[in-house]
Amino acid sequence: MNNKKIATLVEAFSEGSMTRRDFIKKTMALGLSMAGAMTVADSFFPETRRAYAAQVDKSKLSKELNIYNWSDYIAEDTIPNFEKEFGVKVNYDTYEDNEALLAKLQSGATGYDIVVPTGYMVEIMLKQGLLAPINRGNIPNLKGISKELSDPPYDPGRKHSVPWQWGTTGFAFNAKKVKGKVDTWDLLWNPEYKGKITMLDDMRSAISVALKRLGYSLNATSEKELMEAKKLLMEQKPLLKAYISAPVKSLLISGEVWLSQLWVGDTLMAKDENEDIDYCIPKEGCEIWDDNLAIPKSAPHQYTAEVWMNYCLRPEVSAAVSNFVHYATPVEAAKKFINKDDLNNPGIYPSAEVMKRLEFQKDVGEATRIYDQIWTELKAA
Ligand code: N2P
Repeated sequence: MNNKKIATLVEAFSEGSMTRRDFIKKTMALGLSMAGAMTVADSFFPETRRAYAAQVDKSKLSKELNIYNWSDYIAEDTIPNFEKEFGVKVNYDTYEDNEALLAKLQSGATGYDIVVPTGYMVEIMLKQGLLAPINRGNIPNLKGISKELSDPPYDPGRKHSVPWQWGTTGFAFNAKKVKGKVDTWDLLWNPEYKGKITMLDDMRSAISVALKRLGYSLNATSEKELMEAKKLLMEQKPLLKAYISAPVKSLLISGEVWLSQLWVGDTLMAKDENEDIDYCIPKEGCEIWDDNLAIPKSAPHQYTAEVWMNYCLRPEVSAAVSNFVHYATPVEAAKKFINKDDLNNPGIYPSAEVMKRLEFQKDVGEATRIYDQIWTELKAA
């Protein structure tokens, strides 16, 4: 018997990167009896995985599942492992901001089974009747989500959404290029960095920075406050290289851009490739958000979508996503699988003190019209 090979299999299995069936098959091929392989599997099957393994009715699964998610927002093995375990082929498309997702769903049946709106966008989609209620009975892993996210104001009782990942929207900076103390949004208005600055290509997020700099809520609805924010953003526009979201990572990595309004995880993904990049939650405050898996009303494969939701809430699956994209997991039991650097990174899991400076976006209702107008003018300027 090859003990070394068995040890490698045990490691892969206990980390969650191998199914129980594969583990048993492969250890038997190495000489273990079926009973022996099953005993080893059971002793190494982490308690959490056993507790969270859902009972899936395979006869109800569809052949395919159509997912629409933000770009760079999943681990490499999340989809292949699901496809292998459930025999469902996943079709995967990406988008860059909530408003693009909304426009897509408003345009009618899209064929998507899973979409990933931010909290405030769940609220908007619910008001517009775009989301299907979920059968919570098919999603037992909901019991594992952290308390703070279990009953959000935008979806009371979590009847239409389950949490995916959460994070903050501060800015990325190149520590070799940006001088002095880095703790304020003011840097993104500094003419010294002209042409090296970017802002998110995202209406609400971009406008939120100006509002925070002015000391206002990022959910401002007053025309006066919003006009002041517009003025600030108009002043900033000539300093910008672009309004750009996830694709800015390659510009940060190459050193072409030094200061970018950006989400924490995308910043740290860029840092994986270029050590000089760091993340700042500015002293004026910024946005905190949670993104959610939801099922459009027109989804063709509701049951399979719920199986996907339940799978994503398994601690080891959620942790693998978080470890890959450097966002925070909403699953309490996943924390023990999160790598230490990320778990101790206050950019990803901010302290209670920093949390006080953070604000969630809400649906701004009628004022959306003013945001739209400002955004159109900024883009055209
Ligand atoms: C995707 C990050 C999306 C977070 N790379 C914004 N809600």
